[in-house]
Amino acid sequence: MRTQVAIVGGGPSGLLLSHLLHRNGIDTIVLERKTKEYVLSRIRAGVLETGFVDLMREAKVADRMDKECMIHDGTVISYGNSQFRIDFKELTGSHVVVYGQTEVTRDLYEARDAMDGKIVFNTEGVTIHDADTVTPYVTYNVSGAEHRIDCDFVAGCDGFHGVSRNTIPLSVRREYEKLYPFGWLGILSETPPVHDELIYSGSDRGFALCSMRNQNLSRYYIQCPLSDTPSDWTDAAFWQELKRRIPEEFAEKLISGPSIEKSIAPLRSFVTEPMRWGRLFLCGDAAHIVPPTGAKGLNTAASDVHYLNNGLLQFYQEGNSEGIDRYSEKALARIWKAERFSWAATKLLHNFPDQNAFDLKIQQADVDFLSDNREARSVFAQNYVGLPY
Ligand code: FAS
Ligand code: PHB
Repeated sequence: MRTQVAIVGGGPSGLLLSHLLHRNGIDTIVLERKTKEYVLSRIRAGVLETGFVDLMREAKVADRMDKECMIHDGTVISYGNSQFRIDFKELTGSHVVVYGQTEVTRDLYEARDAMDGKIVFNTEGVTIHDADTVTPYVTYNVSGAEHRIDCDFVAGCDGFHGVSRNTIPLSVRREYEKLYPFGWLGILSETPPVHDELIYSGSDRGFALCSMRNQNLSRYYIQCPLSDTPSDWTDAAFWQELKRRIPEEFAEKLISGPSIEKSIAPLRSFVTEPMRWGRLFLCGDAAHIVPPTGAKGLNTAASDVHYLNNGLLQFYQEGNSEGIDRYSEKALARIWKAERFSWAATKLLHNFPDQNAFDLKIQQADVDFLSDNREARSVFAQNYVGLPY
């Protein structure tokens, strides 16, 4: 088989890149190791920057999102029993969109199907060959049958545990990592959200987040030890602990119910450089991970796709490789800012086991400064709604 761009990974970044390129006449094949149903069963991000939304509109995949999404002009931050609001609209003129990653991925699969996009599921043993030459190729097998795709470029959109990043020799690759000594226990429940905006809570018992997917589908998270497993937490224990970590006024009106999904995500900050090696380009979680506190995971994947799509269009339509030559530098510049914001937001509202009384006072002062100072709230808001591409 032959294609122009072989894409490893059928998650949101692989699908969005494939669709944007296809709409501009560039052929792609997407290789996904799981089934479509499995990919769609994962509950991940829920907050989209306007940059992501604009990219979905550019790809003509925004109709359902525009109809069903929730526009949030602000968010609530609480610490103990005190709380304040970050007014995105007043501080930046912009907003964020609440629309689940699952729905984004579903819309992208439907759009790919509508254009007969080539996606191969259940692929095993994907291997990228000769990426440091002008004739790379990818091999893989499906139910024991070996296959080969010759291509011009390979896009590694296969997430943190994929093969693409490890294709880049360690002599070329530099990795930066920070592991956090806790995770997020998240549940999804068919209950009305406790508030019409997200609530990010710090407390002496740890972090909590009240989020949502729609008017009758809520998503809640609490900080938990990494040694915990979802089965350690009954729904009743989860709701009780959540109520202890959010302001009383919200705890009193919180509507609980059975969880329809319960999972623990470890928190990690991670970046690999460079994001390009010869004809191989890394996108999304394959190259970088942020703790979800800043809601930047999916959104930085989108900005990668934006830069790579433009670079490849420039190459194929103008024979100009400036965009792909500067891809890694451009993408990393925006990623490191998202890493900084996500790390700062995590430090602001989580309890760290090694924190002493002085650290707790500094954390309180950090929250107070954010609450009292308009410029500080503006900086938070600019980062949260998304820095320009
Ligand atoms: P993805 O991981 O989504 O997709 C990669 C795809 O590649 C997968 O479908 C995988 O099956 C496939 N693949 C892997 N190896 C392969 C191989 N060898 N061959 C073929 N296919 C292969 N972000 C937030 O903003 N908020 C959140 O609450 C949040 N929660 C998260 C919870 C978890 C558990 C995780 C892991 C991430 C979370 N994120 C969150 C971040 C998340 O949204 C990611 O940033 C987003 O999924 C990145 O999209 P992709 O880069 O497409 O990677
Ligand atoms: C979510 O809704 O899943 C969500 C929202 C905001 C975050 C993280 C997760 O910061």
